[in-house]
Amino acid sequence: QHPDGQHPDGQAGNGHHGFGRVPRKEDARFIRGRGNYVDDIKLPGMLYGAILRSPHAHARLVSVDTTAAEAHPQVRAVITGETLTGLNLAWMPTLSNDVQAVLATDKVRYQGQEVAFVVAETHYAARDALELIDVDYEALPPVVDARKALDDDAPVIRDDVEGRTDNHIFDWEAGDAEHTDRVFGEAEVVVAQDVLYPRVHPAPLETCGIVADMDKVTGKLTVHTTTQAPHAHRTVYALVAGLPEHKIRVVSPDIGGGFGNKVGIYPGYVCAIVGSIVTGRPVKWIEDRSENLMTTSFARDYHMRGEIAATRDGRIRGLRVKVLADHGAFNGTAQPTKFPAGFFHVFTGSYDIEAAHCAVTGVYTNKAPGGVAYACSFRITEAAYLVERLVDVLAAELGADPAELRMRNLLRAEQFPYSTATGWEYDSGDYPRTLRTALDIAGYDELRAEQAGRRERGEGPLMGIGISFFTEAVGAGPRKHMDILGLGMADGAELRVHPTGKAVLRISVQTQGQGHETTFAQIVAHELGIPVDDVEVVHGDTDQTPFGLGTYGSRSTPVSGAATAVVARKVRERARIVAGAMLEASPEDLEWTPGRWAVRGDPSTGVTMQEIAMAAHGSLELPEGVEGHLDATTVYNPPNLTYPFGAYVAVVDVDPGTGKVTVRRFVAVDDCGVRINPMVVEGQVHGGLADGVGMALMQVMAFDEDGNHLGASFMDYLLPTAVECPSWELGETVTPSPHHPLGAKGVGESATVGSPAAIVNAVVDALRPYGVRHADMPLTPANVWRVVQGRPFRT
Ligand code: PCD
Repeated sequence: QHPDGQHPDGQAGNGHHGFGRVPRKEDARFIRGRGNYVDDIKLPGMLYGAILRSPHAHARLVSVDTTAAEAHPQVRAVITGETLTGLNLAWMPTLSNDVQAVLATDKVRYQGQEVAFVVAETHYAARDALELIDVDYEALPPVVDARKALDDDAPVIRDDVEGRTDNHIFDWEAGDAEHTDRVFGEAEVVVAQDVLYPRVHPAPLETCGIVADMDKVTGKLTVHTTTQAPHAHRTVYALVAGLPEHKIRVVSPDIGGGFGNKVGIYPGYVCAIVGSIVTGRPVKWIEDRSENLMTTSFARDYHMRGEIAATRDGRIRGLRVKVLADHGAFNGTAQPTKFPAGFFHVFTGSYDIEAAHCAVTGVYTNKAPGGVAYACSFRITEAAYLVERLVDVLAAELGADPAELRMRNLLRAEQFPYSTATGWEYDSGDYPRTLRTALDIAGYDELRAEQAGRRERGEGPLMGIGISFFTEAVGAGPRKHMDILGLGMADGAELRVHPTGKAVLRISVQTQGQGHETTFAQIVAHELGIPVDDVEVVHGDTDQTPFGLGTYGSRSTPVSGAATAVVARKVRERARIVAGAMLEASPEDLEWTPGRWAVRGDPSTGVTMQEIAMAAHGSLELPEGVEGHLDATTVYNPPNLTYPFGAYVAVVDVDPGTGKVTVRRFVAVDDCGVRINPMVVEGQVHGGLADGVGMALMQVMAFDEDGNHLGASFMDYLLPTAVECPSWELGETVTPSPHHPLGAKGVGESATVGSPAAIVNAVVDALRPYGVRHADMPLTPANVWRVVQGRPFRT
């Protein structure tokens, strides 16, 4: 076998026993069209829901007349804000301790906001009946630009809250302001830059949806829904509806991508549940593409101003950041409760910096709520992008090479564990080695020589080379520091080994395409020495799995993967006791080799996991106090986050005539500690890099001055395709996490976090001959042209 587990022919066999390039088990059904998504679910007697949405960004709701819709022969119920008020369900809690309207009662606060819900015999009848509802709106001036949200004359969006007179949500800061100011006061060089991370959307291929089924006889509510966090959803429903948790079952079937979009609870879900309660029949509601883009959780929308203090010879000493965060009409940001700006304060990035401070102000605007961690651990993408742009701005100011400047300031291996100026403890790393690996793969010196030659000869297209180095903080999180709505971020795992040695693992996290059915089985196989195919992974059903907070922020491997290793080790230890009884030896005298316990020094005596499993369920006399069977449970509370990192190099060509950017090459060297399945990891990195191309070059949720959404379809909101992506060149370094039982770190979001900065840095580098120092995303041909002309950028 190849060291990473791959068979010489590139195929892992069925008998594969642990880590390595095991083909994904779930693909057998996906590539045969046998996936089971929420819209595939059809229950007997099921009805269909549709939502009437506001055409206005800001308007008073004068009246809602549903008479004609109710008279439609196929309509079974029409639910309005008034109906919900009667049930005390017109407003629901958000993940950020705010409230959000389920159906509008007083005002609408963004275009696309939910106003009424129709339940009908067919999907088409429900949609038709929406047109029969007569709503009278009184338009109000909207707040579209976050920078004007705090103006004295700005209309107050949240007048539902008693005594509110402005659009201010929170002020939050991290780091030592005084120390930072002092470092800036003494600095030889200071550079400052305004940087926008525009509003983007996770845009999973499968939109959001639910089938709600309230059984009036048993009083049990079953919710089939496309959620990244089934247990968290169940508890929130329990709190909102006043039902006990055991009367609610949340089933998350196959998910066609999540990317943070499927963390929160949307008004449509509550409406479908109410629809089922009112009609006594199951109700399905599936959003269309425009509804998904216009109303479900957006990401980013951070207006940042960053400053670096440095010495003349390029030693970075301080970082100072101010952020204006546009949170939309309700504060629905998803992040651990104590951190209103998520993990933004990881903005010191990968550098050894003496002092740092950030201040973040959140404001309401007339846009959809959200602020989800779209492929990033709670605002780390914004932070990583900002610092990587600033380092390049500093390099330009000093006339330094951006690779050398980074090398000068990167954390060195001997500095770990490293405490940052804003309070993080990075677990492990060897950053210079990773950057060097990336530069070597890219052939950095030759690229710079090629660029110099082209510039000298005036030979187009304009070539740019961009570097980024990122550190992520994934695996939220230690219970003492992190909770969401009071729920601690630990994860349970249960492992049962059946008499024949086949195992069932039950976990709380929820795959959305990441391959957990394979990789989590690999962890058990690795720990017990049994074939990967002998381990079944059960997830996505709260009746079948232990409690835990779900999959986002690349937390599955760091938290639930650790839980899986721990629970498998517990089973292995029980197996040792059983083996001792089988071998009439003391368990302490036994020695483990993958798959068997044997008397130390006498491997021929060994018993296999399968034999032990049979004996554990059999008539073998077990020692006093030892229960039979071969099961274990655990709850894993991570001691720290894991800190994956990476070095990326992008090479772009910019057409000087059209401003079109082509990513010619992209080198990504990721370090996520020990890789459970290198092939899955590479797939994760490929996906994230494509995301990065999308954000850097084409994606933005734009609005006109009336608050009309200008990106409500894939005609306007562009997703990257294979055409825009180069053939990725990947490398790796492996620095195990010292506190994770497998040494693994999360990786799912790394590439999305690290790649936009590399591409933007490359484009700015290409445009340097025009005196360009910064350009905001997305770098569409039109924006590149504007930047070259020295004109303002436009979203
Ligand atoms: N891994 C391995 N090794 C290591 C790490 C990892 O192997 N070291 C693998 C695992 O096992 C899995 C994967 O890989 O399978 C991933 O992992 P992680 O990192 O742990 O992560 P998770 O938790 O699982 O996941 C999550 C992520 C996120 S977060 C996101 S966005 C995205 C990613 O994931 N999403 C998605 N990726 C993906 N893919 C797909 N296909 N789909 C999707 O949706 Mo957020 O926060 O939610 O925003």
